[in-house]
Amino acid sequence: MNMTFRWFGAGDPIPLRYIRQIPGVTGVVSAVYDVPVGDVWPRDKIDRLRAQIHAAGLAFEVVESVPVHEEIKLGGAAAPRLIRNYAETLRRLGAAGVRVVCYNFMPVFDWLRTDLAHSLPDGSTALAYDDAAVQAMNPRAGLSLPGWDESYAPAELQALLARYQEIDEAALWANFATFLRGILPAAEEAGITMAIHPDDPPWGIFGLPRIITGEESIARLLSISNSPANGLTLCTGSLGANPENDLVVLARKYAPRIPFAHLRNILQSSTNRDFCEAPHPTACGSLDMGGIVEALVAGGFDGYVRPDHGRMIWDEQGKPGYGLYDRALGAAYLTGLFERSN
Ligand SMILES: [Mn+2]
Repeated sequence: MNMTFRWFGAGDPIPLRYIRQIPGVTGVVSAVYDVPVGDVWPRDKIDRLRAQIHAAGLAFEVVESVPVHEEIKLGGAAAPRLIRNYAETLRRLGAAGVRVVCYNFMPVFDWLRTDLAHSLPDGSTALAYDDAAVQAMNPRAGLSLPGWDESYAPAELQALLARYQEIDEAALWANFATFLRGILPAAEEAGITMAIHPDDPPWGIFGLPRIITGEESIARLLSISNSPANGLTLCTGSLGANPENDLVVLARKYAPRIPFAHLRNILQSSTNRDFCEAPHPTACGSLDMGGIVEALVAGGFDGYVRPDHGRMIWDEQGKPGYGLYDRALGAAYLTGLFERSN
């Protein structure tokens, strides 16, 4: 197991030297952030990022994410060219020493929350999801969503959503298979394992299809190709938002196909789909974190791990979910769980 910590590049308020001081953490998970989605990542930008991370005494072996262009998900005319570009980025990352690439296949919206600073009884804040509030939103009539980066102009978003009306789950699966088959040879050649991130939350939103939601879809995505380069990011918080997903079972069963794990806890509502992110320990949320780590180890997991979103504690200001303190506590806790399980 390699314990890592997500770092958002030079613009991240958390210096690499702080990350190096977290016990057990040996590497960072990062990405080149200033290249338009769909373009090949320039070698000099990859090399600069790697050099910066190595200079801090940390490894750079996991990229999160290389984003998948919407035209690929839509199966548009530009998809073949964009898939070739993606494959070339993988070759360059492999040459730079990257071993795992985390990506997702969620249409338009990435992770979704309704509150980025939900107050907890202890005075900390965490990300939360209110299902009724999401159901009441209509992105076709404009959207104000916390964390939504407004990467699309309103007219552009409407045009994109209109095109997705033609894409049901079956079509999205077909486009996903085309993408995967298009990039896996390059990933294999580059020594990279692809690790798809499950949809967050793991159900359809705004009428858009979402396909990586639970055991059935994990089995299906892995069956598209038996290549060892076709893997899963086990994000316990994402899959765990649906109480029907038994993370201990999934961890045990799919451990050999999990090159990367996002380990975090959430507090599920007992009555609906609402959830709130929780501190990492088992006692603080709904997920059996100790059991998940034991199951991973028993299943032969030998991949990269990172603590996932943390709360904001000790008056820290910063990127919601990605402060230093609570994630550092999470990393130390997870390191302890692995120590006990090995
Ligand atoms: Mn995650």
